[in-house]
Amino acid sequence: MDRRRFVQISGLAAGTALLPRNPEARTPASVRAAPGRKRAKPGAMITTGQPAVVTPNGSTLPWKIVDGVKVGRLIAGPVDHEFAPGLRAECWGYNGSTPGPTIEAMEGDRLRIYVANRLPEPTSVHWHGVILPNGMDGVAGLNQKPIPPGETFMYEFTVKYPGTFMYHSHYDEMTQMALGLVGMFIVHPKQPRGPGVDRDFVLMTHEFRVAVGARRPDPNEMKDFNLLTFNSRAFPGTAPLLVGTGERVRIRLGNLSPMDHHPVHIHGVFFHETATDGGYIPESARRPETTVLVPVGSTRVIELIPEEPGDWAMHCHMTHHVMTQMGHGSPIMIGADTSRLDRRMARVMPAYMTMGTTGMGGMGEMDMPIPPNSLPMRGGPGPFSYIDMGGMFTVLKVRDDPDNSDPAGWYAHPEGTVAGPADPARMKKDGLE
Ligand SMILES: [Cu+2]
Repeated sequence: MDRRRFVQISGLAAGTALLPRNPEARTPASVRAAPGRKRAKPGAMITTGQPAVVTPNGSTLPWKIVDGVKVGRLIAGPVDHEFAPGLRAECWGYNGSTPGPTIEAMEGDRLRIYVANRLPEPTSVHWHGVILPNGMDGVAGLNQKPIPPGETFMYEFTVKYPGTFMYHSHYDEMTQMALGLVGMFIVHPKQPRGPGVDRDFVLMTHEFRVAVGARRPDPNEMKDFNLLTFNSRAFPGTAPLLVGTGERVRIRLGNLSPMDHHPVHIHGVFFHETATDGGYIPESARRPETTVLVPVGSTRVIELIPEEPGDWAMHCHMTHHVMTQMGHGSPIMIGADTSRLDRRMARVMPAYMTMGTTGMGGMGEMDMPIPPNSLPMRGGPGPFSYIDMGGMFTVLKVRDDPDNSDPAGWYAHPEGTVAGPADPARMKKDGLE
C-alpha cells in the first residue's frame, strides 16, 4: 500500500471525509473558524476548552458535587420581577428569577435536582427534550404526584445526550408558565460537535400580558400579549450581547411563550442553525439564514461570525412583538383630519391632542405622563435619537476589542460611514433634483 492510500484509509476510519481535498470549499464562511480568533479565557471554561454559557439578565444554577453527583436546587415561588426600568410585576419563577437559572451540565453527568414548592398551589418540573426515565419526566398526574405547596421533591437522572433543552412547570401549565416558571437546560458534549466557539449565549423568548396598573401577569390572555421578552426582559431592559469581530458566536434560543412563535432576526450577520432541542443538525442540512423561527416548545441554536463591528439590532421580526404595553383596539387615525375635533375638544380639555394621524412613530419618546408602573409603548435612548423599538429587542454589540469595551457604550462610527442629510449639490451632480 502506498503512503497516499494509507492516509486516505486512516482518514476515513477516523470519520474524516477526505473529499473534497479542501474542506473550506464545502464549508460556508459562517461555519468556518475565523482566522486569528482568540480562545476563551481559561477561567470561563466549563469543559473541553469551551466557554461557559452566558445568560444575559440571568444566572446559572450552582452545583454541589456529592459523591460524583451534581446536586442543585430549584425553588419555585413568587418573584418581584422587573421587565424594564419602570415596570415591575409579581411573577412566578425559580430561585428568585424568571426565567429560572440556566442549568448547565456535561453529557454523562448524574444530576440530582431538588425542587421546593413555595407557590400557593402544587407544581412539578418537566425537563423538556432531556431523555430520561419516565418517572423523572415531571408531568403531574402522569409521571408523578404534583409537589404540594411547602414540599420538596427530588429528581435524579443521567443526562445521556448533549443539547440545548429547557425546563418548565408541568402542573397548571397555563398559569405557571404564563407567570414565568420556565428556564433553559444546556448539556455540553464530551466530544466537540463542530468548531469551538468564543462566546455562548442563551436567550429564552417569552410573552406576558400585564395590564396597565395590574400587579401580576394575566394567565388567561390568549392573544393580546403586551410584554414580549428575551430572558423575561423587554427593551430597553434587555442586556446587550457583546462579541468580537471575527469571533465564532453561538446563540441558543428557547421559546416557552404561551401562544406565539418568534422569528428572531439579527442585523449585520448571517448564521447557520446548528441544533434544535432534538439534537444536532447535520452540516449537509444547514443553510444560511438571517432570521431563525423559534416555535413554541422548541429551541434553536445558531452560530455566526460577525464581520462588521457596530451595534446590530437583534429582535423578533413580528412588528407587534417589538412593542410594549400598547392597546390594539384604537381606530386607524392615519390620514384623518382632526383639526375641527381638536378645536372643539380643547374647549373642554385644554391638554387634548389627537394622536396617530401621521403614523405612530415617536410615540414612545413623547413627553406624556404615563400611569405609574407602566412602560411607554416602545423604545429607549439610542446614540443618535430615541430607538423606536421595544419588547423582544436587544443589541448585538460587535467590537474589535470586546474584552476592553464597555457593554453599555455605543459604537463609534468611522468618519463618513453614517447615513445623514443629502447634500443638494451632490444630488444635482447625480442627476437628481
Ligand atoms: Cu415574536
